[in-house]
Amino acid sequence: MQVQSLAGAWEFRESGTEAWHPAKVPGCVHTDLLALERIPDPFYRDNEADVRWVADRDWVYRTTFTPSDALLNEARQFLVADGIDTLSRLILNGTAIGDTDNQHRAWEWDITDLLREDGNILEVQFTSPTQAATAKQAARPMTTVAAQLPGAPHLRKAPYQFGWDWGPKLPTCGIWKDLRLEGRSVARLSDVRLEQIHEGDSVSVRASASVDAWVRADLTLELSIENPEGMACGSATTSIEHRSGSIALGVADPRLWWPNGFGDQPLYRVRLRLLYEGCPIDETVLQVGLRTLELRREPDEWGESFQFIVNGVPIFAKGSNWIPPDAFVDRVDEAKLGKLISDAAATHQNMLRIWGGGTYGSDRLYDLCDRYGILVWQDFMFSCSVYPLDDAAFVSTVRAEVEDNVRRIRHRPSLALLCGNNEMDQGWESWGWAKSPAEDALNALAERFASLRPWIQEPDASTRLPDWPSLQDGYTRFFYETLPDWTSELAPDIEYWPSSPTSRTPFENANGQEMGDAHYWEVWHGRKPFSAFRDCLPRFMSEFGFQAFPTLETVDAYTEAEDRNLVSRVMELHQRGNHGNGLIIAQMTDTFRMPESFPGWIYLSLILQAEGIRYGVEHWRRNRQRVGGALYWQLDDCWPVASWSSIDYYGRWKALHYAARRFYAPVLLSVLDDGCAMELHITNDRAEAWAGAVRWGLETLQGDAIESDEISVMAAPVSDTSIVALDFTDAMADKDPGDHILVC
Ligand code: BMA
Repeated sequence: MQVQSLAGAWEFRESGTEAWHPAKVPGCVHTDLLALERIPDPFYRDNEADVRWVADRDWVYRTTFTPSDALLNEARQFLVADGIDTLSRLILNGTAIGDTDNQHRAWEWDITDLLREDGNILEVQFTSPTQAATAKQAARPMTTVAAQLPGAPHLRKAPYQFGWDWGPKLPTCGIWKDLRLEGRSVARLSDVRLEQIHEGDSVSVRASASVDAWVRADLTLELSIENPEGMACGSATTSIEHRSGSIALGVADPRLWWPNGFGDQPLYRVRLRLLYEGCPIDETVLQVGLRTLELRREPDEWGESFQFIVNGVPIFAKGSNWIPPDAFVDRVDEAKLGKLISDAAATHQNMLRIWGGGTYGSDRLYDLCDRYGILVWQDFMFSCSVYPLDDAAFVSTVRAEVEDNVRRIRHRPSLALLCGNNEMDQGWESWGWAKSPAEDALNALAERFASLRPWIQEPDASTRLPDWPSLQDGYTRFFYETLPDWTSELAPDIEYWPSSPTSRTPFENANGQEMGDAHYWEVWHGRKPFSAFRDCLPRFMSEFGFQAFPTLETVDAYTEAEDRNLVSRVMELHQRGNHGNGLIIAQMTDTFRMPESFPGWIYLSLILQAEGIRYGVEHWRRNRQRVGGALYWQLDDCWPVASWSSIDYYGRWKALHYAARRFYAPVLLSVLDDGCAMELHITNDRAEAWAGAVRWGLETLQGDAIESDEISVMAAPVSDTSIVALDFTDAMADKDPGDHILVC
């Protein structure tokens, strides 16, 4: 097999104009225009509006290339694209070879008969995503979030690019992943699936492969495994029959892969080679961690559990939600990804939810999650919208996307769950998508939106979907039948969950506390105080959050001195949540005194956010026998903005991220306070008991102890232990609570 990259220097022009300009592949039109200084930085001040036009135009990319002799000597040549964003036509040497309509999938075209020895010209003609979405929306309206440009659900393209309540409206186009020529003869591996078999202390790996063959040939499959130190630990072969083969190999002295905080992450390399007359003609190398993983859902006194079990150990999932870390995702480099994942690991996070409004986790992201022991809850890319899932053509492009992505990630030790979508069970149940347009129903909804999800589009003529019964049917069939069938065929070992949140019965108590996962937004969208977190005991908390401004250095980077006022136009443009700044200020006045300066507001907003999320997480960790995990919304940002993130766009830790290092620590001391009653708890995530001492003191703000004690404690493994219940009613009877604190 021969591979020749087509990445690197290309040219591009706006469709209908003559002049070509230098471009970069992988890349996108916005980053190419930025490099040429033809558009201003859209993240600075109010520049975003000045670059909106880019999305409304058509663009053409082209390259010329000469295939190597070795490539031409192979029997067949293919053009392979790992990702094209999104609507394009590819033209090779004047002949159209294919159209693309899905950013999330890979493409391949057999170009054997079109390729020349020299002077090949490949052109990729992009259609404007906004024009296409608007036209489709006019023909058949879909409901989506208010913060978006219209029509996004019609395109299989990262939804957040069209705007979100933390993101700019900058849908782009381009060749966003690798593009190459592949030359092949005789045969190739078309599909490789691994399966781990754990029996007692022994582990074996089974590889099953399908083969494309262009001639009749005797083919052999060879499986070999290297241990984490790179030493060979065995190999085996089998012959290919009827274009497939399957072969198992025991792993000597298997070392298990553990989530962060529970043990190491030894990674084995599994190599599968296709041999023809003894020579390798194709090969796949996969990084594997040996582990068992189960999502345990069992009836219990509260309903049904939702708990991840790894290698037999129940894991309280501690983590956050992942959004694409840039509006232009092609420019997220290794260093940026590496820092985000190591920062998550440094704060004891063991799970990230790759949220369904962005892009599927890249290979590099999964490499890092494998390496750092971060379990991945992978959503499919559907979020908060009505999609035309009753349309066979739409479902068929989704099929290709599901196949490509599930095949790409299914062997990853970090992959814990495949989840259908974000908040669409809930949308159909509670956001009015399925309601008739009767005025009273709409009014009731408007009221509900006002308090709960103000950023969801208010019901008006454009959200009244006359064909909602067919769309809702399409939804149920797709997420409750079609997609689980596909995932169980492609990845039978990986758990599937239809939506986040859901009870697993369509539209019945999707966001309930008895079974399934939950998103809790009453604190924030509902303007409840942080103490409301304690009224909430779901089986798994997959989203909750509170906003803060980014750090002052980051604010400085997108503002000028005259913008540095919370309600300046620029500060409001870098706040996409409905009433966002008002919600921060309101909660702040409940908790702190008014800051006196702009930097004071920024700083205190950061402290406030850290304090709120700490309060929630400590509560759910104390209730770990009932709650299976807590993932705060959200780890990162895609541009500099006020948001729920704990790390801002430039990688600066917000106070929340520092706080996470404490509230996610494997052994956590927390206080369940209720007026003068204080109960001290230790939550121990470890598989071993923790022995030590707890020291506490009721003190004045000057540090004088009024009462204090030290208690020897033994905290049981993987559980929460109540250490002592203190009552300071008498001690505080004649004292001002504002001058006293409990230190422990
Ligand atoms: C959650 C997410 C996002 C959103 C966030 C904050 O529900 O799924 O859609 O950005 O709320 O509103």
